[in-house]
Amino acid sequence: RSIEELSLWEDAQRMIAKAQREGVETVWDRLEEQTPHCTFCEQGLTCQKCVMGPCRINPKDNGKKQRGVCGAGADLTVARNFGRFIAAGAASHSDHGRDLVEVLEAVGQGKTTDYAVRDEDKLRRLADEVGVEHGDKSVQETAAALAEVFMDDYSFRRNGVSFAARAPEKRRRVWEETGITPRGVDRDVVEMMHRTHMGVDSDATSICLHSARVALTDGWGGSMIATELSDTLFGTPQPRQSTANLSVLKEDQINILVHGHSPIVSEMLLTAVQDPDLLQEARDAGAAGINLAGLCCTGNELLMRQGVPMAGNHLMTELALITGAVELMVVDYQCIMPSLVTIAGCYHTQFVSTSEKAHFTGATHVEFTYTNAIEQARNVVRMAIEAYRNRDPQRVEIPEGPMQLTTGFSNEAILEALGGTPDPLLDALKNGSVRGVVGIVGCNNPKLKHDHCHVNLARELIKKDVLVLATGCATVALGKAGLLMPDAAGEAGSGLQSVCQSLGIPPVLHVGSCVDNARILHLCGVLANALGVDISDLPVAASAPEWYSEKAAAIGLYAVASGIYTHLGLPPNIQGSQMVTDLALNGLNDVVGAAFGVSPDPFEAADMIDARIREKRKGLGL
Ligand code: BF8
Repeated sequence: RSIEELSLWEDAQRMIAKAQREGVETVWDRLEEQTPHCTFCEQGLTCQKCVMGPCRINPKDNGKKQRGVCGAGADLTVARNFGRFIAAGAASHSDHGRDLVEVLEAVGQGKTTDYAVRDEDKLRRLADEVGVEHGDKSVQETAAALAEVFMDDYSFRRNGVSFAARAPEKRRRVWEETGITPRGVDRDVVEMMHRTHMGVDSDATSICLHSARVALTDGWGGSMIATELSDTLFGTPQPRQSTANLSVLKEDQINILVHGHSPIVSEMLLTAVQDPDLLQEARDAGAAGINLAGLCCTGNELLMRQGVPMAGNHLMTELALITGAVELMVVDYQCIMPSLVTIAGCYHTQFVSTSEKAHFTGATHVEFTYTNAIEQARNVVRMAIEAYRNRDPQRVEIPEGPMQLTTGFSNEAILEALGGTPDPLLDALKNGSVRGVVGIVGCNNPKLKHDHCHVNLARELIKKDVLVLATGCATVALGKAGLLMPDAAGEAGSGLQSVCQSLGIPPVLHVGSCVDNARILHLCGVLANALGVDISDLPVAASAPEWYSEKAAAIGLYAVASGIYTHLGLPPNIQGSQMVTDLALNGLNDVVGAAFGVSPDPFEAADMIDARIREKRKGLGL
């Protein structure tokens, strides 16, 4: 493929060309080397779960190799693999959520002074919601008690994770009748590992249903806890302006990039770069200042709450280093390509890992805990100042022209923009000026032209008067396309345009990082309850047009299991089983009232989503 076919963006194309000139290997080079991929693996037909194997199942091979050594056929093999794929995604979001619970507990027990409760109102609202009595408790005591409730959500709860109560009663009944009510977060993930051990759950449908349950513990459990506690500890997002693309890097400043997912680390970096002593040290080193910018989801966390500029999404992470202008990249966990350490080594860039859970060979490890976080953040900033002295100005190339964007649309902010109740949004849905609401979420995947599907799908949907909510790496794409600015309402259909103009909001609202897809679930629950219907009755949908990760698959599945039709740009590795594929594309409709649709073409995807919205509007008599 030519460089123009790899990415939609000029900043990306320029850096890919620079990488080629400088002999730096990127994700696209490695994809080419790996292509064609193993067909058995692509179809989910390999099994490596025991040493009687590994086995490859060939369902078409005239009776030969139709079963693994244990006797598992194609359906069971695909279901087991998919179950573990979902479990890994749910575990990742939820283990991130656990870190927030532990910090909240530390705040509550007075074990940290680096963190505090910044949104005391939200703390009390959450306490009310989950039944923590706080009338005579201090903020600290309330934090400790709340942390304890969420710790229970991770373990032995038998009657549903706390926030499942946010789902409409009709939805909870569907889960109950199907046997997929999310219980303890850890319990359901561990149970998936157990069920998929050889000789346990040996029915493909049964494993698929448990996959849905595991995904639900992510969406209504681990992810929702991560979102709500991040707001409690660091502030609930409010609309604000910022900028995106590689031009947020500054030639005359010390550039530090935060990459990964947890605001526990990135918020500390933000505090440290504002330290006057460190700023003076930076100036002494010859820099005009210290510039912090974000990548991927921890970038989204800082963008939503603090307006910190966003350098790029998943496929921009390598390219950001190739500018030659980054002194230091600091990471926590998830979606951090190990190749970044190698690329950092091609420049003067320091690569710093911070999480005990995520070491990177070749990186400098500076471990952050809730007792040392601010001090460690300062140490990291000093490393960046030191690295600046080694920058080679000859190798610096920063694309120009940052895009303006609006961010910060938490549900609280959306309700505030609507005047305190969801009624104006419901009225707009009823009168058809907003025909539906769609979440565009997820990643980049080098198999697809970078950000092409995100941008074109969003453009098509807003033209059809569909309000778009963006999270994760999709956000950066839509921000770079100018769709997160109020004046993008001009690209929307006349109904959506008038709603956006009267409220002064963009037609695409940035609602956060990937764990913040929980905000979308919560909003769907609020809308369904207000209308007295199930989520599956709403004219809503989701799309992960360029997804790559296990986490994105878990998101897609919890959306479907919550009743939200979900489009995927690429199928998961399940096509080796007709049964599992049929269940995903159709059968789930009968079980949970929603299913998946797959197409790499954003225009076709827009039509598929539009058909669902039409059907649901009709069902509601609209
Ligand atoms: O959790 S969108 S590439 S950064 S997995 Fe990763 Fe995908 Fe980006 Fe965030 Ni989400």
